[in-house]
Formats: sequence, C-alpha cells, structure tokens
Amino acid sequence: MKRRMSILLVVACAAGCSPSAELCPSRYLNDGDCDDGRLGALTNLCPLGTDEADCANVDPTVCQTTNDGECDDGRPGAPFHICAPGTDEADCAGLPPADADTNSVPPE
Ligand SMILES: [Ca+2]
Ligand SMILES: [Ca+2]
Repeated sequence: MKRRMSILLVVACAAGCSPSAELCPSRYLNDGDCDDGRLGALTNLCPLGTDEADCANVDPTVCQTTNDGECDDGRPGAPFHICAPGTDEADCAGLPPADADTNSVPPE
C-alpha cells in the first residue's frame, strides 16, 4: 500500500509539478521560515496559505528579504512579490518606485 502511494506521487509529479500544486513540500513545513509567499514571507516556495504554521506570526509590513540582491516588493519589474510595496528599497533601487495606486490592479 505504501509503495503504491509513493509511485503514484512520483507519477503525478512527473506529469506536472507546478507552483500551483496545492501542498507545501514537507521539508518547508515547520522549519521556522514562512515559505508560502505572502507579504512578509521569507520565500515563495509553497503555494499561498499552505505554510500557516510558520507564517502565522509574520508581519506583512516587514520585508524579510531586504539586501539579498533581488527586488521583492512587487513593483513593476520586480522578480518577486513577497514584501509590501516600498519595503525592499535597498534591492529595488534601479526599478520604478512602487505605486500603491496601481500596484495590485493589473491593466484592463
Ligand atoms: Ca516554512
Ligand atoms: Ca530583496
């Protein structure tokens, strides 16, 4: 029974492991780092809302990834959006400033 389940998981993953998978890999659960990509998270390795144990006490107004060399505050051109607009100024200096008016509203 156990063996069959693990094979099934491998097949399902091979068919399409994508960021939209519903589960956070167990290695990222309860590791003390918020990994589900919400504002204030340390990483976005897990789908939003799947790392509740580690993310419960995260302050969404505090960027944990400042000065890591990657812009994380979701402004236009930023590769990541795990920090509130304007909170990763150190890494986002070369990009246009975050604009609260247009930040979360896609064009059209
Ligand atoms: Ca975690
Ligand atoms: Ca950063």
